[in-house]
Amino acid sequence: MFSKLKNILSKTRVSLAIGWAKLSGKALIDEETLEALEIQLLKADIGINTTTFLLAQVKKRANEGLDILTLLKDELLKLLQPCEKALNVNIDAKPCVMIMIGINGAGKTTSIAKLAHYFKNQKKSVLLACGDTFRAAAIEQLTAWARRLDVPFLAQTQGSDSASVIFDALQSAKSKNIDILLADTAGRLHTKGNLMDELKKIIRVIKKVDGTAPHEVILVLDASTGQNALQQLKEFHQAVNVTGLILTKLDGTAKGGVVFALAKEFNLPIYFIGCGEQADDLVPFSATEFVQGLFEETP
Ligand SMILES: Nc1nc2c(ncn2[C@@H]2O[C@H](COP(=O)(O)OP(=O)(O)O)[C@@H](O)[C@H]2O)c(=O)[nH]1
Ligand SMILES: [Mg+2]
Repeated sequence: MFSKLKNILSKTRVSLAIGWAKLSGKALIDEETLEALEIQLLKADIGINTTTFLLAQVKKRANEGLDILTLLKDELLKLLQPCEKALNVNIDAKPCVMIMIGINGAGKTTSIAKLAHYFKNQKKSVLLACGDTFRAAAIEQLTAWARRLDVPFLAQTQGSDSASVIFDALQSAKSKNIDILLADTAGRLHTKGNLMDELKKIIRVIKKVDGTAPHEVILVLDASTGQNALQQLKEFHQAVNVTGLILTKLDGTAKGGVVFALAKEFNLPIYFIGCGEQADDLVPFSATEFVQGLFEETP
């Protein structure tokens, strides 16, 4: 598991490595060192707010006699630890309803396939709802995954009402005593307002069947968009209450530092890290492994 995360973070790590080397062993926390550190953090897309915060923390602890990288690692870990939370299935709910939201291309549909695979391996039953009715390709993509993974799905034609697809799927999952309903949603409609309204409607309709649902509203964020992910989280969180995150495409980006900004600004659980396009390219988030992964040398 650890080596997988290490590989995922290789680009972010490499972008930082030269800077780390310059800083390594520096016990003296002077202005020059702090400036070098600031540049490193900004380069990894940790963002200005979180960088300023981290620099202040490190400065405060300057008299502890630790070298700057040890202090930094410790502070980075402190930021991420509250976000480490497993995605638990609510077993009292049948089904446990999880809806996946996020902008087009973030990785919602792929993440649903990965979660279906993950839960199936845990001997849990899943049903997929093709709630992205805006694009025909989205329906085809999810149904293709469902066939490949051999899990049931419910789909209607393009242009049909997303909330009604998910409503039907929920009824069906209930009658079949399914453990988990994974619902896909659109990432783009004619306007952003339309999209948020549709998500709100989906949640209203779900609540008519089960007042405790949805049990998870998972925002899928493409980590390679860097600081942009922060704005997306802000907007989706305002519209519907996000319960946790999946961060995708950390495998191809040097902007992995955005994870720290997300943690600092929102403090939401990060359930999984997406690390590729296959069904098993999903790693549960671990704060310790993530921070270590940023510093360890590649073998
Ligand atoms: N490298 C990589 N690619 C991913 C990951 N997650 C999704 N993708 C790819 O990103 C593209 C968009 O994903 P998709 O699930 O269709 O996004 P959606 O529009 O949010 O449903 C697809 O080509 C996926 O194969 C990931 O974690 N790593
Ligand atoms: Mg999709």
